[in-house]
Amino acid sequence: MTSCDLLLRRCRLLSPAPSVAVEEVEIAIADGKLVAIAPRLDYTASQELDLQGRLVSPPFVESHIHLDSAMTVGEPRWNLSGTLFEGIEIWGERKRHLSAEEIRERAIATLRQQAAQGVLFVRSHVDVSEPSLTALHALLAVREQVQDWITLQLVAFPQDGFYGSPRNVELIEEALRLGTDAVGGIPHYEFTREDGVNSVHRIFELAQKYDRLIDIHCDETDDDQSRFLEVVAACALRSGLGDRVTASHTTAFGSYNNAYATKLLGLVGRSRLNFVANPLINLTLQGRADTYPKRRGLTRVKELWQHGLNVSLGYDCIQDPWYPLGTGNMLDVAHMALHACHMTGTSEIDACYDMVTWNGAKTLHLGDRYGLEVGKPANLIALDARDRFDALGRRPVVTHVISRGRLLVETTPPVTHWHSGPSGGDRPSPSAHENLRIPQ
Ligand code: 17E
Ligand code: FE2
Repeated sequence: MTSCDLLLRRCRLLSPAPSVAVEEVEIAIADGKLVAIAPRLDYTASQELDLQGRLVSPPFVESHIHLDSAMTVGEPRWNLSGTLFEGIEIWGERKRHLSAEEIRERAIATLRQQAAQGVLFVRSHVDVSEPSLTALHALLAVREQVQDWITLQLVAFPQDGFYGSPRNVELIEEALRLGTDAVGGIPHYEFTREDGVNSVHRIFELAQKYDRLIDIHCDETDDDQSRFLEVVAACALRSGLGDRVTASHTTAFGSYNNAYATKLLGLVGRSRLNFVANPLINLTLQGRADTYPKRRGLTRVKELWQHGLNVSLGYDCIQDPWYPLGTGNMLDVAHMALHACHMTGTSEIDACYDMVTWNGAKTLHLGDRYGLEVGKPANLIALDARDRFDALGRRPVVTHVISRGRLLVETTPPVTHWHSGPSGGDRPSPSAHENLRIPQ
């Protein structure tokens, strides 16, 4: 008999292909890796866990968040217009009073909250249009500090634009020298269209010079004349950087006329760009200048997915100047996407689950570091669900989070007891939160 560190029994293993049925298997883990997966394993283990037929999935991927501003809502004031612009103003006031210690505390508290809900891969933007780079230094230290249990990628993001202030270009390059994983930008917020186009070219030069990924806040506006996605796609195609490039938000794509949108779909398809949509935040930030009917303010998630493009979903904000709520639960993000993007067919619901797992991993360019195949790092989660559809329908708790081969977090689902009424007596009964036991 072979030995391993951790043996997981009765796992309903989710396949990357939604059409393949979920099958019950045992999983052996040793030295932080998946070493065997089969219906029956002949292994001895230092620790065994019976997952009782729960769904076993690769971890959730948070492909777009701002950890530097997370948990600052109301500081120094509330965003009353609800717009992106007022959010940027409030953050501009708040960022004059940042300290490394409070950023570290907020970021780690947020990452713990995410990990407890099954997120083990996070891409965070960090504002580098702030001369002391306090947030960047703090988050680079956090990236190191948490690496044993969660993977954090950082994007050098100039919230005030490349050309919003004379020092910003130098600050962005300094951030790359200090080691951010990706370079970002915000072309729709630059003073002029020309500045926006120049910033995109600059981003591609920097990515090539420092060999980094690209993730651009792109066309996050209802303005149908905001057309930087075509510039990003053309650069991705011509530079050959292709799937190393991500266009985040692209909400104006929802406002373009169909003739232009059709042309653009062809171009982005050739460029192999990744897209990140943030449905919770953009549903609330966009459409603020509309009367009725009000636009949804989301990019064309369904059409991008139908064209075979990689689309992932992000929370974007957890309690900050742009969005007062937020828990970090990726099932909430996928659930909102399937409503707002009209993705209610069965394969469409399955696709929304993939947008917070496998597709997120593609956006982050994780390659062999992600997935539930033998030889890969043992990162996985267990949920009280039968399949993708059930996970999105009931959004049950993630009961087990296994990171780097070790049990990191365990959560006991709530149990509902009826004390009188139709079921009679004190018998546990199914509720939206309760375990749905899989028939044996
Ligand atoms: N900054 C930005 O430009 N857009 C956003 N949605 C957030 C920050 C959250
Ligand atoms: Fe964002």
